[in-house]
Amino acid sequence: FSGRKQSLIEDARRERSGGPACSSGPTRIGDECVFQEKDGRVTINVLFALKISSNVVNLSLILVFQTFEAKLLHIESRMRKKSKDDLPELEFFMRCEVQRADLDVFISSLKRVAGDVRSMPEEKLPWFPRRMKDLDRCNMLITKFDPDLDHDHPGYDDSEYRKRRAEISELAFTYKQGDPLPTVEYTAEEISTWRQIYQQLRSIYPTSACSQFLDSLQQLEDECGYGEARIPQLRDVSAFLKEKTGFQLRPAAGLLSARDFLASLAFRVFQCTQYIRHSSSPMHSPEPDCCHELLGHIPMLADKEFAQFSQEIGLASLGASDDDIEKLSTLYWFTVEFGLCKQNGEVKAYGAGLLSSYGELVYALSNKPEHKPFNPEETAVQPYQDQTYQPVYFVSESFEEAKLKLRKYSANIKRPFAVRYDPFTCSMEVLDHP
Ligand code: HBI
Ligand code: NLE
Ligand code: FE
Repeated sequence: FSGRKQSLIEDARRERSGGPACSSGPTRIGDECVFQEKDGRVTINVLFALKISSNVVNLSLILVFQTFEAKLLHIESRMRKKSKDDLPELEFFMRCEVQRADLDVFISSLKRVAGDVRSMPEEKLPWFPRRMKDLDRCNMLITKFDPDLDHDHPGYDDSEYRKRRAEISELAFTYKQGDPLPTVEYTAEEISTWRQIYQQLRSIYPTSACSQFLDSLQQLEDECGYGEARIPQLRDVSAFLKEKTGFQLRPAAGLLSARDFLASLAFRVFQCTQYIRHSSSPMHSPEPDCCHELLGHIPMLADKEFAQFSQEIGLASLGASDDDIEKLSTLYWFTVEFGLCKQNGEVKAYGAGLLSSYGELVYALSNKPEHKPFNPEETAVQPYQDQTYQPVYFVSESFEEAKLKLRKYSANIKRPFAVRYDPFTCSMEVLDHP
């Protein structure tokens, strides 16, 4: 269910196992598993269930928190029914902080007012996919730029558009690794949006895009049906990429969590949205859509050097702490999405977010924004802009240089193990795991 923007406890467990709080490692106090101890207070993850009918119980739960001055750091809930005739219950997942000395009484008091009280043992490492099939679990959506929820989304007031988006999202929700990629029959309006975007971008690519992009795009036009007349299907494009660099595609319903998105890159799998942006804003969209994937990402992923670069960011992300994921996704943002590079003394674009947005491509290469040399330590902590154009871009000397620098940076990320991708079995070998 995680792909449907429903926050279930299983997901909480998966997402939160490890994380920054755990970098010190969990410890046990009696039966309970706690982590992060500071100033005599401990953080604990508890799961419990409450019968819904009883207000009395709910109030006494609050009383327990009050009595022990427990600080609530995170809360999630979901309905559950043990069997058909049972009353429904609310299951809770809470992260809270209590006085270390109060821990035992706190838990036993909870047990008096709620059922099934358990503290959640934290695994030391965040979960990550080991086999290609595990990518079916890497579909956690981020509720951002959502046409159903975000009033500023250009599709918010367009019920037809939202219906169409839901229809196409459904294809991604039901997709399982290994299934043939779903095809979408695009409407005349959608094709017309694509045509407009294709024409405008195509006219400035020769002077704005890096040479690798131009080479690949030419091949895609010659061999894969790229052109203004129709929107290419993921199925054809995936077969093309597989031959060029071993990358393959998988459908995504929208913007995914950085952890899930980066993890798939480690397997040379690129998660692609299939819907198209709203016809009212063709020149820039803050969220990914098929124009962004097909025009921005695909030509770059057909380049060997770049494919390697992308997979390496993915490999570095597996099992990394939340802090490191944040830094890696910022690096990804300023390279794969918004990167510039020097070619024959001129600055060209290789970032997909630029190559799919006429508005930002022109702006990025003008003298308005700041250009800084790419340097992973600095780039990884640069705040970025995901609503509109970037105030700053990073310029690399070449992909080769970017790759080497990134490799050096990744080697310094602390992980108690190493991973190696085995292309014969499409799985991760985990080395030196404690
Ligand atoms: N999800 N579907 C999708 N497409 C992206 O390009 C994408 C994403 N999630 C995160 C992301 N890109 C990056 O900006 C980094 O956070 C990894
Ligand atoms: N701004 C890009 C575009 O309009 O195509 C999409 C960026 C997605 C991260
Ligand atoms: Fe992208």
